[in-house]
Amino acid sequence: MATAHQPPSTAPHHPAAGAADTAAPALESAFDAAVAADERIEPRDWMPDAYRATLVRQIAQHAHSEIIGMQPEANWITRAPSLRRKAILMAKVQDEAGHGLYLYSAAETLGASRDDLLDKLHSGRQKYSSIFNYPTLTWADVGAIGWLVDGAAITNQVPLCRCSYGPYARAMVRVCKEESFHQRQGYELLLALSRGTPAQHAMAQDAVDRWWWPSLMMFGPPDAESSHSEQSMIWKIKRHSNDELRQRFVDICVPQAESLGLTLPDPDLKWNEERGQHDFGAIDWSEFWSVLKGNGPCNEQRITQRRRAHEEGAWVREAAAAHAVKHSERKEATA
Ligand code: FAQ
Repeated sequence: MATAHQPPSTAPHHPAAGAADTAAPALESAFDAAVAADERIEPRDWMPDAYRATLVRQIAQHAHSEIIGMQPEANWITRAPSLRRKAILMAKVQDEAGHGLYLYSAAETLGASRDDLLDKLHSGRQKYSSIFNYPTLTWADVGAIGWLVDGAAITNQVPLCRCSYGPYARAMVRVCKEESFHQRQGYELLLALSRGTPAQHAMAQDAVDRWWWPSLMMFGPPDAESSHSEQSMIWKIKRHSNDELRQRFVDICVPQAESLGLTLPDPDLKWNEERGQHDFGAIDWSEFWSVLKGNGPCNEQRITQRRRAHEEGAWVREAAAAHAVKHSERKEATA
């Protein structure tokens, strides 16, 4: 953003709560003008507290989704049917860890602390995507996750590359490139199964049947029940509503399912000539809200595993911190 910069500092600026800030109206106008002009807001720019809080909430939830999302697929690394499939899956799961790291870094530019965000995830005070509370029962689920879950993630995240907050938007560019590879590997895996033996075809169909509806729920509640959309769209954090993106995803998936030789489990799915879009059946929102409350098939397993991984990784964090201290001491000594 060209205007409303805070004086240069080494850390993001956080005005003391309640401090009389006579410049605030001018700063707020400059912020509004920058957003209206499609300029990027950067970490040291002034921003409303609620804008900062909304970004921290969404980016943290996104980061948590990436690292929790490693679990359902990692479940299949040791059982991948060939060395090639195993190598691809390992690379994909590692990419998800990388996405988590970019996103936690983006949240840190807003003044959030990574330890605090992880603590909020582990104690259930922050969410991660509903989709990762479903189990991966067969190898075909790895394909369905790639095709549908990564496909939904891309549909949602491509517009986030134009998000008004610079660090989040820039992180999304690389994330989307990698997600695009993930989506293709899932599609290719499902295609191989669909064209395989009758048992393999049935396995692919069963996976699509189970992942279709939860994938549609990833886009969030219907617009009328979306508490944050209106303000987030004014701030250009979100560029499209939940229902718009969900519709876009359905329209993309229908021809892809046909090419795969698989069906989507929705008898009401049909092309609507007038709208130029597909009509689709009613989503079971009671299931979505129940999963969000912690009652999905895998909520407990996912968070228990995450807490355990965090505890078991304590020595790595300590070693990295000790190494960083030694490194900077050595640098100072030779300076
Ligand atoms: N799950 O007012 P809205 C991936 C909550 S990454 C859980 O509409 P908003 C990659 C929402 O937080 C997948 N909670 O909210 C991968 C709010 O609750 P709160 C993650 C949800 O933020 C692939 C309440 O409902 N992607 O898959 C969900 O404006 C394969 C009201 O909702 C992102 O996070 C949900 N699905 O819109 C990794 C993308 N939906 O906080 C591994 C960035 C809504 O007030 C393997 N996020 N809620 O308590 C976004 O674009 C937005 O945050 C939405 C929700 C669109 C998800």
